[in-house]
Amino acid sequence: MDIKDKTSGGRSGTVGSGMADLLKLLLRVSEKAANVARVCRQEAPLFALLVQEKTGDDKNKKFVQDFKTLADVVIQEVIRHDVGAQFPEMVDFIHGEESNKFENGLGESVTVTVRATEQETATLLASVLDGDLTAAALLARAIHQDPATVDASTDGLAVPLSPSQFGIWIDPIDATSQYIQGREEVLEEGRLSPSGLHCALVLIGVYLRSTGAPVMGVINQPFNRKDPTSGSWQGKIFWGVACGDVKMCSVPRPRASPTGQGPPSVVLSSSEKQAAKESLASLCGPQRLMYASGAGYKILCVIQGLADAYVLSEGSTFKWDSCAPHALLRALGGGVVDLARTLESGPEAQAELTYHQPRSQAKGADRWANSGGLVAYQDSSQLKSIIGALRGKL
Ligand code: 2IP
Ligand code: CA
Repeated sequence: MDIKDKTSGGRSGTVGSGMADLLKLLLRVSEKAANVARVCRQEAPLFALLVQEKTGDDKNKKFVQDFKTLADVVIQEVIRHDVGAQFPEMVDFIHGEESNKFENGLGESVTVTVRATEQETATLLASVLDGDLTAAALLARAIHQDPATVDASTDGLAVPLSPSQFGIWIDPIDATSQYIQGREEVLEEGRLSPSGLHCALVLIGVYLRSTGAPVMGVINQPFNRKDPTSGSWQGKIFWGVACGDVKMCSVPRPRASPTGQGPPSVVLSSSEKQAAKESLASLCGPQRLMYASGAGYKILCVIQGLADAYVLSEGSTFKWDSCAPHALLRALGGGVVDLARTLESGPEAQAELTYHQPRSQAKGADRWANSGGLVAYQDSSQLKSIIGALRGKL
């Protein structure tokens, strides 16, 4: 897939070979991850593991407790392994939603890693799949198989920074619930589709370790469309770079609405607070208030211009949900702000989310929560009207 550069504003330069090589690697490894996500749904022995509910006595003690998490962990480890192999200086700064340590029902702990050969990886996976050699072999093949070439022509761009200055956030499969439910939707050009397999995304975000700013993002949508003849799923990849003066995105900046400003269209989580729903309904009008699954997917809707903004008043997303799509919005001139901080200090404060510091008083995954909620936006004037509508209401 040849992706033409789309410098969307900002002076062009040239991405130093490190950044260009990192972008090409992340595109390739995101496609490998997408293949694992597709194989886990398309191969019956794996799908059976993915969807079976292991509860009560029928839970096989030697079996890893939750295959879905195993698929997540495998994808995360593939990305960590491949990036660490090419950029060893980054290996300690590749973070993800999941830990790769598993304990089966007998208390046997296994660390899932990508081994040097497919056979060694299959043997390791069999130990958390209670000896299911077929499933382990299918998964190991997807892990070691090189994906079809994903080519991004990054000529003519430069970022005078080296990969050692960056960290990475991985969400192996965002919108887990949609991935498991697996409802198939035929996407309509230009329309937001609230739920279904297309909401499941592989998210790989790169941030500058010194400032925490999101500088590069790759979003892989493994289930973008189903080939009508072969019945197999085709994916779609979105990427962006926003570093210094360099701003480029595979998605063209959406056209400004012909009717000038007008009220914004806003996409929300179905579990959004009533107070936020009511305040935004009066700002946007009920027709322009939409709902969709997947934090990453909702930000992707803003990137694609299917919604002007995504508002979340709760702290229910994490750095791995927002880093990648945030970088694409930065490349398009938009961003993702911390809602609580922006309500407090105003939109001009530009309280953009950052990705390098954990929350001091929190523990575990909560250290990396976007605890103040967020607003993902393209146009800062719409951010302003949304903040005005929410002030004093939440
Ligand atoms: C989830 C996922 C959910 C989202 C939640 C995220 O990540 O994106 O869909 O909830 O906030 O943390 P909602 O769909 O209501 O927006 P994951 O699926 O990786 O747990
Ligand atoms: Ca997620």
